[in-house]
Amino acid sequence: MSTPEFKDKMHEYSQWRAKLIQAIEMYHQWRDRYGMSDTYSTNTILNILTNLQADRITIAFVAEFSRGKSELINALFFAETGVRLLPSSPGRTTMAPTELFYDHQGGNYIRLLAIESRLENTSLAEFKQMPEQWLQITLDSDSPSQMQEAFQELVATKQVDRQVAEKLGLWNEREAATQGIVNPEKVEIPRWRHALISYAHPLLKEGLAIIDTPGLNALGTEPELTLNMLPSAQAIVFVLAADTGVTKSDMEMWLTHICRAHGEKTQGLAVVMNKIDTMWDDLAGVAEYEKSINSQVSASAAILKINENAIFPVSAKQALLGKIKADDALFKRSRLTSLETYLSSDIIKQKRNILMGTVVRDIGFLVNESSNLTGISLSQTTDQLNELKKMDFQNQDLMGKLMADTRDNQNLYMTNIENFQASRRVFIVQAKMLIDALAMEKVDLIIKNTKQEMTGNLTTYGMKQTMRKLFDNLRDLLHDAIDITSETHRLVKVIYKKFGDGHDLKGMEPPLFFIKQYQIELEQIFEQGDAFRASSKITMTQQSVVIDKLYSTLIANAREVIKQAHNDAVAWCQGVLMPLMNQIKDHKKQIESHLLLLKKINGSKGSADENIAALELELVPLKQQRAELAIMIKAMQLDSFIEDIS
Ligand SMILES: Nc1nc2c(ncn2[C@@H]2O[C@H](COP(=O)(O)OP(=O)(O)OP(=O)(O)O)[C@@H](O)[C@H]2O)c(=O)[nH]1
Ligand SMILES: [Mg+2]
Repeated sequence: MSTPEFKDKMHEYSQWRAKLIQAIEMYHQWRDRYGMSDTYSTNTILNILTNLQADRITIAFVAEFSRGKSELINALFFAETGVRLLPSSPGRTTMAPTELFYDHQGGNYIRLLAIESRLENTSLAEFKQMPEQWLQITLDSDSPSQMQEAFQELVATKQVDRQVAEKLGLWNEREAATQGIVNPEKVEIPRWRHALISYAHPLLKEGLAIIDTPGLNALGTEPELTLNMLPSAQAIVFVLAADTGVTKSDMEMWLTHICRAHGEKTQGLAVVMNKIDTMWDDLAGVAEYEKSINSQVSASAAILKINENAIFPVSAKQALLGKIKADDALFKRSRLTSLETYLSSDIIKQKRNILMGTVVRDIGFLVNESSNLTGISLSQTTDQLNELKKMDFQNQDLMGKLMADTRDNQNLYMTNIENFQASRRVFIVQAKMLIDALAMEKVDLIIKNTKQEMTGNLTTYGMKQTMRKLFDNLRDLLHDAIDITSETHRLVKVIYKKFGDGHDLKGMEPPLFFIKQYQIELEQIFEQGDAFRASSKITMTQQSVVIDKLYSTLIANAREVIKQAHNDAVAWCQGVLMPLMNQIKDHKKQIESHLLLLKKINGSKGSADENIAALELELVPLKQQRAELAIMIKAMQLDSFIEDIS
């Protein structure tokens, strides 16, 4: 037995995504075919294609140690291997945060990053780009037992001098004291800092990714995990154990790492009450069992301040065993199905909506423009033809006048283009100002100065002040860019209006550059940093490596936000006048082909009917182009976002 529902839904999702990719590729070819491609549209389309191809649905499991995270992952996703794939045992088991996914290029492997890498000034994200820095063990995906053995590395620890542990930021005197360990010479620490597992499992191949975290205070010691990896997961599964209820440390984790990280509404959250089987009492029977599960669920819901329905009572152990032994009754007792249903319906649906939102945002504008442009071409050509049909083709004087009018029209158009080109030159100067305001050189100089100041300042208070200054400087930089953006918007609106008036094109609105979103993101990074520092159990003097990592993560994230703003500003500046330029190109083509048509008719010896038939033929390619677009819009599922294109 396996998880048919999740598997089916995941398969359905990956097929849906593949179709979407195919439709966008077709649209790209359509633009090329009709000479509508430009650098801006090509980059936009290629970007979204790359993102869609690399897309994964990530589910992260977070909880105190021994709540059954790894067992739950085994039961949910890997039971058909017939073994307990991820190590799960009493006490602290998983030692390194582990990511499971499928790397189509790299094949089957487990990569392990040594714990000592914490001392290096390289982020985890950067390490992931350097496979040579990891110890790699090849996995045989056909041999669950070989994999199971290789996965034992996930629990590997080693004994080091206390000073070494301290230097690595892994020694916490207060926490050790609670376990009765005082002033030890040697300390046990994880051997690995992080593990990446690529495995050709059907679900992983279709884009599922799983993060298993150690209950061991990994979240407090690895800021990148807490601040970057967990918030970007599609869903977080928080696991409690029925036999312990919500303990003080569960609560602390819930408040600091789940509630805070879960600020984004688009992130799914499931709270699991695992180990319900431990509540079974042979003497008490089913009714009592039911009652004790319910009361544990209500008590936990009340403490966590969530709805009772949001808690899934399960037994991962029974589920895994039930699936491996194909024991339906046991699996049913595990109650895993409701959690599986939630993950396969809600989470996958949510992810689909998010992806579709990105497609609408990034491609919708281009498609709308294509739809407008082909619509205008078709209707203008039809009007012209209808006019022509009423003409007396034999009347040379009339035809001569018509040609002269069209030439006048052409001349007028040329003047308009010159005006437009003049406006465009003004825009280019303004756009350069906007792009310069967000130049990475400026950002990097601010960061460099901060880092220098920090090395000279060893007190935590001083470091905190320096961080504050960095964020203030970045805020100012964004502020200037926001002012310039407002000016640029004003200019662009004037250009659109002038152009629209000159060409009888009503209702054309320029796309806007939403620079304020970066301001919000920057504030969030700053707040997250404060929250992390405040929540961390670790006292700073002992944990300078953690604080170093925290600050470099925050700085890297802030830099990334401005870099994104800069890149988006460049793309916006390249693209914002594109619809007008495309209109110009198209209009020019139309006038030329109209002139050609008039010339042809003028010189033709055919009958009026023959001439009309020739005119009708002109419409065929335009109709065809539009019909093709309509099919692609449907295939990209953008039909509800684009005005009628029938
Ligand atoms: N009775 C019972 N035991 C379970 C269940 N799920 C897990 N366990 C046991 O609980 C212990 C801890 O499970 P793990 O999966 O290692 O827990 P974890 O949350 O991954 O723990 P760390 O890796 O240390 O963070 C193991 O001995 C499991 O066999 C369950 O549903 N019922
Ligand atoms: Mg574990």
